[in-house]
Amino acid sequence: MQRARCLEMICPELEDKLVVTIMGACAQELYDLGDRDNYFYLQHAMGLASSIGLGLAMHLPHERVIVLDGDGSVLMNLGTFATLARYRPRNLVHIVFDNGSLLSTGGFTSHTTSGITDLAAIARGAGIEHVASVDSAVAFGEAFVEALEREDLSVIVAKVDAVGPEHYGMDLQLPENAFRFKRWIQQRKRAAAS
Ligand SMILES: Cc1ncc(C[n+]2csc(CCOP(=O)(O)OP(=O)(O)O)c2C)c(N)n1
Repeated sequence: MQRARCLEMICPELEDKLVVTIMGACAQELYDLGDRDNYFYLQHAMGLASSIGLGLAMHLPHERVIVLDGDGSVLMNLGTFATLARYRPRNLVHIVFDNGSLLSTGGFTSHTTSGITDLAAIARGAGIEHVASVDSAVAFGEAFVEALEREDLSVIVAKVDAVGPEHYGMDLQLPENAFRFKRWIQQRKRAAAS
């Protein structure tokens, strides 16, 4: 299963949600599908996409937040699962694309490559009730739809191939992205209030 294909599948559903991605390959693949004002491509702060997603979800309970994460990134912030479990934002879906690799920086193997470290098991052990582990596009699509319908904190660990985009390059700087994302949230708030 390829992450780019998974992103393509869920892309139509992302139009009206707050989306936070990790940096690198995942961000590039989403960007290449069509950049949107409601996407925040996290840079530099490796591991913190889910922490930012948690803050957004708690602050904006009427919005849906989708976090697109990677195994290498999650392994840098494993405590995130315990924090998510404790605060249990009902409006957050945390997708971890587990390619067993730090693909964006050269493809070094991560701890999940061996099959010993099981991120879904760690998420369950941390106390998250709804955790799916999937390794096919169909199962991924189903898990995503179920997560949206459930309206409860959901984690999806998707086993994907360690392949990324053929090129890197986004015509969007971090500050511009941050201001644009903030404006999108403000516009949504205004529209909901009127
Ligand atoms: C604190 C920190 N360490 C290292 C990096 C460099 N870095 C950027 S992306 C990345 C790999 C991310 O791996 P993963 O989350 O598995 O995603 P993938 O690249 O495999 O899609 C690394 C090491 C960084 N940005 N910040």
